[in-house]
Amino acid sequence: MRQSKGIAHHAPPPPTGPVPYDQEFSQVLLRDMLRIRRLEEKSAELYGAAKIRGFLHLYIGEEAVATGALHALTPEDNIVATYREHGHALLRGVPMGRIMAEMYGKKEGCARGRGGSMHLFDADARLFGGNAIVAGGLPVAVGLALADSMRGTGRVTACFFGDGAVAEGAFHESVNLAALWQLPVLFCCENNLYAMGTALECYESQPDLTAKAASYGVKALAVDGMDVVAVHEAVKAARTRIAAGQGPIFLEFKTYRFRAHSMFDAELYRHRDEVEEWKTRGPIHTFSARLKAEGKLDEAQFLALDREAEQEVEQAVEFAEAGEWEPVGDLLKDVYTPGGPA
Ligand SMILES: Cc1ncc(C[n+]2csc(CCOP(=O)(O)OP(=O)(O)O)c2C)c(N)n1
Ligand SMILES: [Mg+2]
Repeated sequence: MRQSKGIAHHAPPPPTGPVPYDQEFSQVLLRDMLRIRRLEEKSAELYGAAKIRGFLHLYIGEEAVATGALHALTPEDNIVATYREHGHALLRGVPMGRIMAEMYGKKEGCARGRGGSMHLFDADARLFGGNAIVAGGLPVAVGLALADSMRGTGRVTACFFGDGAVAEGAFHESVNLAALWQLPVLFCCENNLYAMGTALECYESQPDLTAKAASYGVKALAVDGMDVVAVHEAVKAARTRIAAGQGPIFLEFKTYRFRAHSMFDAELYRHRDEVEEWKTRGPIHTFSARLKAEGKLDEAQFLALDREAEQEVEQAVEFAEAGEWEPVGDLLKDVYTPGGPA
């Protein structure tokens, strides 16, 4: 048995090269990474104040993945995500107030307060969860893609999941069928190197996750998940190919979470130095630095975007605070009980 601690997971060198977007779109990407970051920092604070209960998993450090990817998809595409999905929901267009209200357990939440942080859901936004079960979203994504393929809708389903999901049977069953039936699925593996407190090398016989997907005949590529540009370009190209009927694609985004797995994690499995090293590759500050160097951003603009994000968070908290609890008598409504009362 190998121990997690002691394996050094070095951060890759910072991204270089010109940002291939105009000032406006570049700032949209930066703004959205900031919106996710500020929403989650506030969520952590509210968890400490017992306003948010249950589980809470933060995406801090990984924002470039959801941001680059969601901006490369169309609003008609389907999104399936994990329990680390606040950013995906937000960029899908679920109002921040409805996300916050959901975390509070209020009726105004996007799942009427019944799902909480791990089960953000909004069918109108084509966000099909949030899922607490590791790899639980993968068969859902394949089912959505099968429906789209049979109906000829032209939609693509983007399914986000962690590195840990690749060790689950559901991953293999899903990729196998998607490949066999050439379904329009984009498998987006958010490889942050750990599944809870276990490092990838300690639970994967084949730590190159692209090799696993490739064994099903699926095109599989690794992408720098700390670079919003690399993510955006990879997803754009993959979406075009999938929409052209060329079958599913697997993208492994190499990323890192700066915070603990969840709010209950003493982080005994990794060294502080490793976390600090990856923080120097933080997607927000490396992207800001590139934009500044190219004259597409100045400090005043950065501060204005950040202030806007903070104001949106404040309003979201006000919305959640003003929300209502579902009456206790309604709690059995919509609960499916086979053979039970109608
Ligand atoms: C089927 C299943 N097994 C175990 C768990 C407990 N569990 C919750 S999160 C997690 C780790 C998953 O890691 P990864 O897929 O890499 O996602 P990350 O948390 O790193 O984003 C585990 C094992 C679960 N939720 N579901
Ligand atoms: Mg992981």
